[in-house]
Amino acid sequence: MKKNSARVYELKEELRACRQRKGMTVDDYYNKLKTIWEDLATYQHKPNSCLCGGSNCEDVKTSRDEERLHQFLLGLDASIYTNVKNEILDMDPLPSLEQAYSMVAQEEENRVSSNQELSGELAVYAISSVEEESVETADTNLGVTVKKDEDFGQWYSQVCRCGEMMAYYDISGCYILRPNAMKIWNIMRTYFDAVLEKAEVDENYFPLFVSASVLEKEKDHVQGFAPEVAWVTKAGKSDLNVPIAIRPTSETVIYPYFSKWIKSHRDLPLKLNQWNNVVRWEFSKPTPFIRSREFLWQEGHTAHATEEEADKEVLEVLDHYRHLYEEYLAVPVVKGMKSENEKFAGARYTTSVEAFIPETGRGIQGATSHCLGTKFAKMFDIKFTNKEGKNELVWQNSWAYSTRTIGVMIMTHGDDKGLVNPPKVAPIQVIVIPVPFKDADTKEISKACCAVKDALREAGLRAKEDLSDNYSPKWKYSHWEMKGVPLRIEIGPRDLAKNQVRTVRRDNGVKADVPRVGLVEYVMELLGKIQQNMFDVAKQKRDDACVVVKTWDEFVEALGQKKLILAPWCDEEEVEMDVKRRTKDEVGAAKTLCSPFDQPEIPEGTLCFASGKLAKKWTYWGKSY
Ligand code: 86X
Repeated sequence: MKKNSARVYELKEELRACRQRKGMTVDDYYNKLKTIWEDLATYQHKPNSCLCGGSNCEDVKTSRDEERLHQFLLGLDASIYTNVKNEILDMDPLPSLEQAYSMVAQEEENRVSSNQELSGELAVYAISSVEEESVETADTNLGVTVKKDEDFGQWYSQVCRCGEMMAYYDISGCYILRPNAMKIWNIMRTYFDAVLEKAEVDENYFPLFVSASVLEKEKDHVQGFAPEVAWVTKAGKSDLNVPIAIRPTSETVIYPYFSKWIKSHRDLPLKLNQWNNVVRWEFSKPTPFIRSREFLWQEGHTAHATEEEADKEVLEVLDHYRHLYEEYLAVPVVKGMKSENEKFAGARYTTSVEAFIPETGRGIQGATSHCLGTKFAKMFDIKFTNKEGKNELVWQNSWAYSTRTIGVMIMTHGDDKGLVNPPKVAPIQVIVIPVPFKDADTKEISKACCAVKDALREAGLRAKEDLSDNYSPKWKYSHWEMKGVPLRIEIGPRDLAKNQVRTVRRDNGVKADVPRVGLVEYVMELLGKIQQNMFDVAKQKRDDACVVVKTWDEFVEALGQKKLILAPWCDEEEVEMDVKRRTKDEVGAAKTLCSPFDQPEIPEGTLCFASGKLAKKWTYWGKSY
């Protein structure tokens, strides 16, 4: 309830701030308002200002509709829509919100068609932005206008949308994953499928729906999460006899079948993985990729005969996650152990890879690998007869990474021009752009571009050319920069004459003239260097943001400076809770991120920064997503 009220307040704040900003289409503005209204309605009690108490009551409904209509008109760009606004307000009776919206949208359309009569590139841009972006939310047709270190949240949203990674949807906390995001996701999936194949993990698929009785089989672990579970209660107009839950994770779905399928030591290990979606109706502020109500992931569930075998797998999987982040996404992560407070309640212990976003000073859990011990085996009666003919409980693990990986990558590498994709996962690795000059031989230049692109693709690279003649080269440069393409190749008349091309790196802007002979090998090597440089730069930034603290005062100061904090800790649950409480009001609640497996030495007699007791280990602390 308390959580709800905080969210309602947040939504009201959003509502108050919601207006049509520069460059935002009427459609985008209208949809944004609608999303907030709908979201509010799901949290708020039915109006009780009249005796019938129902939202069907005509008076309540009419006054709410009028309020919404006014809000919509109030937030419109006054420099454009004042006339149509007055026209609407003069109508008697007032039109419905939908009618008012169509009137304003009509006005916008009229303006756009008159814009098309403008000449030159501006007009071309106006047409294209209407054709391509009319369903896009907010001001994406202006490109990235907010700087990363000025308003990180706005910047992130713009980069995601301008890079065509995602689009907003009319249900809060749900996002459309556009082809660029899905391409990255599928490249990561291909890598991980090969890992699974090698580890002899089999793919399977369990249903999306969970019966209430199955979901609640393991009360302890479900209890804390219960408010996040989404339920199906109707089919068409009729209520279901028993509501059906949508999986928030699949332990309780899968483990009853482990119990059926595992009988003898010959059935072990049982190693299963599934790629799926899960739904968690979160109440904290949603962020594309980072925290969404539906997301994609792989969830691995395994059962082993021995503790050692299970322990070993936990760390192997964790290292695959590290590899994915560092070698594919060029994002440095720390491997470590979660505290008792932060571990998955159903686990014996939880390991994770943790990333850090220097601009916001927040840590973010990148992926987790849990050792479940025999907890679930007891609960679900998963036993096997060992070689001696005796019954034993199995040792289980579960592990996952999600589409959050993409958000971490965008936050880490993106800059004021937009996305910066690491070559290994970039949907387009090289964009080839002709640079015709005055009366140069345009045809020959285009031909050279295609030849270069073909050669690159022949070598297995993801290359494209942009020959469209209604955009200037400069426009194309920023367009493909915004999309994060790691390498640009320009070919102009001079290059043609010299049988060379110009390369421009997205990561650092460095340009080079490169002979056509041997170009493919050069580009492959260069992409490797870009990949490495992106990791090195990100790691340097992360390391620069990290401080070692020994005392409470140093801790609070570092937290205020958005640092990633490494501190000696007594490893006691109450102390971590206390740190959370004590930091909550000042700088935002800090918690443990993980205790790194790679532990610096801890000199004898070192004290815990928070409790003054003897320190047991070094632990990373910070605010987190
Ligand atoms: C925790 C644990 C675990 C398999 C993983 O982290 C890896 C893959 N699952 C997930 N978790 C929940 O168990 C959970 C349960 C319910 Cl009912 C819920 F609504 C939300 C949850 N969120 C996380």
